[in-house]
Amino acid sequence: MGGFLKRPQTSSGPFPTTSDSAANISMNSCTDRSPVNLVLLGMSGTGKSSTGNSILGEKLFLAKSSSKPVTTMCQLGKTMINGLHVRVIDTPDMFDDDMESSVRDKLLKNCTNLCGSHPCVFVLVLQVSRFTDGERDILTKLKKMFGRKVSEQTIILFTHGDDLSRAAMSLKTFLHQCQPDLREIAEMCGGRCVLFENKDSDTGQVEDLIDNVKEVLKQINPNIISSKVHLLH
Ligand SMILES: Nc1nc2c(ncn2[C@@H]2O[C@H](COP(=O)(O)OP(=O)(O)OP(=O)(O)O)[C@@H](O)[C@H]2O)c(=O)[nH]1
Ligand SMILES: [Mg+2]
Repeated sequence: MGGFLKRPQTSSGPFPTTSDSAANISMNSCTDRSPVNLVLLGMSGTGKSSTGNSILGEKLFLAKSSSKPVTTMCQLGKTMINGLHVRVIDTPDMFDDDMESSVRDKLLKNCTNLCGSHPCVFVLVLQVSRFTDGERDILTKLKKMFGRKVSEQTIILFTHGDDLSRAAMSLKTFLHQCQPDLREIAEMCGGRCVLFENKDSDTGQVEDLIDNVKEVLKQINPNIISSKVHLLH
C-alpha cells in the first residue's frame, strides 16, 4: 500500500499564483504549495471511505459493507501526492431525502470546518455497476449544498472498477453506453470521470485522479473555490 505516493517536491508546480486578483488574499490563493481539499461525496455504500483510504494509502476511514450508513461524521486525512498537499475529507451520505435538514446543515458545517480556507475539489463517488434512482438528481442536490457552480469543480469517481474489467469494458465505452441521466451528470461535470478499484491499491488510479484534480485547479477561479464561499453559500 502507498507505493504510489511520492515524497514532497519543492519545485514550482502547475498552478498559477493569484497575485493579480483579489484572490491574493492567502485563504483563496491556489499554488502548488497550498493544500487542496478532496471532498468525497455520494450515497451510502458507494465506496467513499474506501476511496479515501486508497487515496491516502492507508486504512484511516472505517469502510465496510452494511445495511445502514457506516460513516456518520465528516473526517479528515492528509497526504502528499506528486507534490500536491492533499486533504481528503470523507463524508456521510448527505443525499438521503429522509435526512432532517438540521442534521444535513450540521454535517455541512462539519465539512466546512474541516475544509478550512483551502480550495475544494468535489469527488462524486458512484458505484460503476449500480446507478440508482436516488442518484438521478444528485447534481441538483449537490448544487443546493455547495452552490450552483459546484459541477465546475467536481470529478466523478466510479468505484468497483473490477466490474468493468470483468466485462472487458473501458470507462469510455461504459460512459458511451450508460443511462442518459448518468451521461448527463458526467457531461455536466466536464466529462471528468475516473475509475477506481479499491480492492487493488497498485494501479495508477490515484495519479489519474490527481491529474484531474490539477486540471480543475487550473481552471477554477480562485475567488470561487474557497470552501467558505461554497460550503456556506
Ligand atoms: N469490490 C469492491 N468493493 C468496494 C470498492 N469500494 C468499496 N467497496 C466495498 O463496498 C463497501 C462499502 O464501502 P465504504 O467505503 O464503506 O462505502 P461508503 O460510501 O463510505 O459508505 P457510508 O460510509 O455508509 O456512506 C465495503 O465493503 C467496501 O469494501 C471497490 O472499488 N471494489
Ligand atoms: Mg463511509
